[in-house]
Amino acid sequence: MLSVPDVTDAAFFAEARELGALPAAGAPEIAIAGRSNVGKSTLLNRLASRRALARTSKTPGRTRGLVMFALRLARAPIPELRLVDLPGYGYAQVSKGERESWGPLIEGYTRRRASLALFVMLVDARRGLEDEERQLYEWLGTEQVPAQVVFTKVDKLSAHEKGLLKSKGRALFRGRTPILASGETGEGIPQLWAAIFEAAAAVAPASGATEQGT
Ligand SMILES: Nc1nc2c(ncn2[C@@H]2O[C@H](COP(=O)(O)OP(=O)(O)OP(=O)(O)O)[C@@H](O)[C@H]2O)c(=O)[nH]1
Ligand SMILES: [Mg+2]
Repeated sequence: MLSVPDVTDAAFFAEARELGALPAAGAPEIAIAGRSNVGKSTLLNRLASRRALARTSKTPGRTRGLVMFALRLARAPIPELRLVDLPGYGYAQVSKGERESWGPLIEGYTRRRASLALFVMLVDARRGLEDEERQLYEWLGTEQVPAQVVFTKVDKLSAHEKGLLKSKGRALFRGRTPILASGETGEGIPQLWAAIFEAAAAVAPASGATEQGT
């Protein structure tokens, strides 16, 4: 049975624009990645059950650094976790220097962060998977980073289009079936929570041992 936890507390925790600025690892982290404007911050707010925790915008490329939020949960298999809003990739309108610093930041974080439980890769349901996203997904596989593809903005699809996307997704990703979600309506959020809890269980210290966690 799928259910959504109560988020009893959600707060900004840290922002890092370079690897050295990352806070010490603690609670399991769920990174939310995807093209600029795909709806990362909107989905993060939906998970946090907060309207405006992460900044959302109609102007692409607003989230610059890696922004972390700390959540406390009730009615959940783990008491706390962190949501990480990653800068959008594939956004051409920022300076070249800034764009080039994003790759290494995301790559370094993704490869080295022991507390990273799940890399959630958002894909615009209307655009489908593009080359850059296929490459990223493959790379996550070679780095053995648990990843979950989420097709988002599905509120803009017809029932027929959703059906097609589902069967295509099942064929493409035999391991983890993509989740169809909408940050706008909340569709797919219980499924995403289930994936998050499953992944977090693999990195979280056993309950009661949080004080000794590294
Ligand atoms: N219809 C619909 N619109 C959405 C959804 N999610 C986000 N949007 C809209 O898409 C735009 C971008 O949303 P954001 O959440 O700011 O996107 P982002 O991926 O965080 O963007 P950057 O931080 O700039 O990379 C906003 O206008 C949102 O209202 C969704 O599920 N459905
Ligand atoms: Mg954003």
